[in-house]
Amino acid sequence: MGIVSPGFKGRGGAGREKLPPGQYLVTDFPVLSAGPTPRVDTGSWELRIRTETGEVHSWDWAAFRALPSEEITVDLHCVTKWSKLHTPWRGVSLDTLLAEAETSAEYALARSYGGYTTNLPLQDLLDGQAWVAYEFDGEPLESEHGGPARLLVPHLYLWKSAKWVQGIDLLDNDEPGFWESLGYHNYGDPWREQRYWGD
Ligand SMILES: Nc1nc2c(c(=O)[nH]1)N[C@H]1C(S)=C(S)[C@@H](COP(=O)(O)O)O[C@H]1N2
Ligand SMILES: [Mo]
Repeated sequence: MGIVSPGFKGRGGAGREKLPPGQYLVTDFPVLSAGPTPRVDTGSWELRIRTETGEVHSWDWAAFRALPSEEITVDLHCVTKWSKLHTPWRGVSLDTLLAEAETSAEYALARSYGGYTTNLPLQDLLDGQAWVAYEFDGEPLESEHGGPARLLVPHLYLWKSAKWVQGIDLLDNDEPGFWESLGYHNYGDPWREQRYWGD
């Protein structure tokens, strides 16, 4: 026997070790939206973070774009089973956006233009795990993919990455979002295949 590392799957297996259970690879970028694409122009766009005590931090487009941003390359995993690897984005880290927020909240609810919501533990937005992204592949984020800006939380299934994000509420009590109320898993870890209630 030659030397073969334990994770090596051989020819044709490239990327397999990076694919969560039950997922398949795509090279295109599918669009999944529960409703029509809201037209949000950057002239009236605003991002609002609201803490559990009612304190609000908001940025208009110019203020948001003046914040330090990061280039990140991440893998996307949709609960409908497609995964897209090595996707390049630019966005502002939630660590930056939450830096001034005085909070002891444990939960977050992201709200989108158009009414979509999704919930997650506040901890999952921190420590370099989440961004408000406004560029994909070096170009302004297309509206069908959530432009002008979307939440990007790549370690959870992609429904947690709210497109057209408008605000994030920090909450003492967990509040299920749109898909979570309709039977999707409350947390949504693709590596533990947490697709639906009870998974
Ligand atoms: N506002 C909003 N955000 C959303 C959705 C949506 O319908 N509305 N769909 C979610 C789901 S189920 C997925 S898989 C991803 C799809 O992102 P994409 O269309 O850029 O592939 O967006 C998520 N964010
Ligand atoms: Mo999805």
